Amino acid sequence: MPIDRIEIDLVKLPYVHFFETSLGRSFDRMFSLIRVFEGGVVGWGECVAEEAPLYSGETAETAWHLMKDFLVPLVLRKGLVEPQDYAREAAVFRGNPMAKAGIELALWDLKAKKAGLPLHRIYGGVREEIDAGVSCGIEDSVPELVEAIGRYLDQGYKRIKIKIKPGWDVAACAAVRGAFPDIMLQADANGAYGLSDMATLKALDAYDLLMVEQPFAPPDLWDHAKLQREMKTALCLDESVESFDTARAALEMGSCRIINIKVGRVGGVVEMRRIHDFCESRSVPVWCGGMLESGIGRAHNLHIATLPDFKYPNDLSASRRYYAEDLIDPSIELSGPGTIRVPDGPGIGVNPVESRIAKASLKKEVFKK
Ligand code: OSB
Ligand code: MG
Repeated sequence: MPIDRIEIDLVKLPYVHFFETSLGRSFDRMFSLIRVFEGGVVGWGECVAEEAPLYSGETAETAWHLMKDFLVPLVLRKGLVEPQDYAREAAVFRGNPMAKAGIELALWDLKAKKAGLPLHRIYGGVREEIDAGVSCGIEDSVPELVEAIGRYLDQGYKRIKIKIKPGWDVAACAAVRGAFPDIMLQADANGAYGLSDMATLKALDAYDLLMVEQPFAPPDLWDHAKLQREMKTALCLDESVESFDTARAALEMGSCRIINIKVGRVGGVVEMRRIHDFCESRSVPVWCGGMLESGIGRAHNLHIATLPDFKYPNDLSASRRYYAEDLIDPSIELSGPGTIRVPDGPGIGVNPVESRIAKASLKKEVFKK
């Protein structure tokens, strides 16, 4: 049966605590939720494009435009229902990976629900629990950062990531490493540095970091390769890897030794899987990044992180790290020290709460065949 209805909500949710990166400080999250209906079955997706075009060129509103005017009509007109068919057809449009992925994820959830299987079974995942890390934003002072990290470690998180930017880097790493000598620690610059900062970045080698994520701007694969040759610490690329081809180029050039996988950034599960399988064949480990998703997007990420090459703790934390009231009930909790159990109900295996979505919704549109 083809998809007979698609609904999209643009929502906004306040964070429990502001989140600051080298790109700026934000207090809430704007994103969209996609529902695809086939008869009585509904598949859920989340589109991670943010309010402002800072992390990537897409915004919540450009993604809305792409979905409403191009991707939804494509699905309804061609009667697409299989995620692989959708991914192939959607590829005629250039760019806009987050918009494309939002709908593809909804089709994957629908497919798994129709099969009565959890998504990780459809994907061929190899674990029932994933390792949970926390991404810690820039704070007003280093002592406040150290205190926040202490609280996350008390909750059991396995790995801490701190955000860095020029002026909040070597001293922050030194203080955190000094306070917690044995933790798994890594740093993420979101592209805030350039080749002229080589000395500062090399100084990070002293803090036994698991990796340094995205020091340079997204297109600078070549400069990352130069930096990786100079640094002991592994580089990990996030923003740079927008497709299978950029992942392949990055590995062939030696731009990084680890890849952060975000399904939205690469345009969907089909493309994500190509990157995952290529990395696995090259013995390059990956891990699952996050975009401060609601429980719906985070549930999708939990299933993805069950794939075999996810070898490092992920940016996947409990609901309460992000939102006072998540959009799912029950919310996502740590299941053991630093682990999260992957839902085992059909599809994403979590229950979206309609009333909370309606309350958070800024606009909603219903599209019919
Ligand atoms: O660079 O990994 C990033 C959030 C929004 C945009 C970019 C990034 C992040 C995070 C948050 O680090 C990770 C999470 O969702 O827990
Ligand atoms: Mg990152």
